[in-house]
Amino acid sequence: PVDFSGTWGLVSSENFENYMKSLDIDFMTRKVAKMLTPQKVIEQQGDKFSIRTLSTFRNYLVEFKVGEEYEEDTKGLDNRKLLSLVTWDNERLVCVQKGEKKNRGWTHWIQGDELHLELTCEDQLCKQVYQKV
Ligand code: RET
Repeated sequence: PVDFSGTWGLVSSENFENYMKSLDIDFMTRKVAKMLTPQKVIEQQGDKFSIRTLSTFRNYLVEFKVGEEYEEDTKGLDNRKLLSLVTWDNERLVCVQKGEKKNRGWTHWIQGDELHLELTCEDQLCKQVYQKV
């Protein structure tokens, strides 16, 4: 079974700016956010996860259990309320974020020693890769 636990640092990011635009994130936040190299601190116990996105500018925390819908408050990002559900797709963690934006969600998987993250919103796809720090 796959274990996502650890501290991961961003090594590459594609299309993050357009992803943020699709979320209506304001100009100033976008300009700062795209310069960051955030870390993901993931704690996994079976199907229970806490995923911290840490940066010098702002932090973001999600906690969930796979298969259980939860209310997500995207405070500090686009400040919306979502109904989110994470499920396993083989060894990938797939989150569907229901709310005002169509096609919103993310997928996490491990490939070699890398943690991959794809974020979608509307017609935008952002791809990020992290490595253990
Ligand atoms: C930062 C800095 C402030 C502005 C924005 C951010 C984006 C955070 C994102 C977090 C995604 C978290 C996920 C967690 C679960 O796995 C870096 C906090 C916009 C997009 C997918």
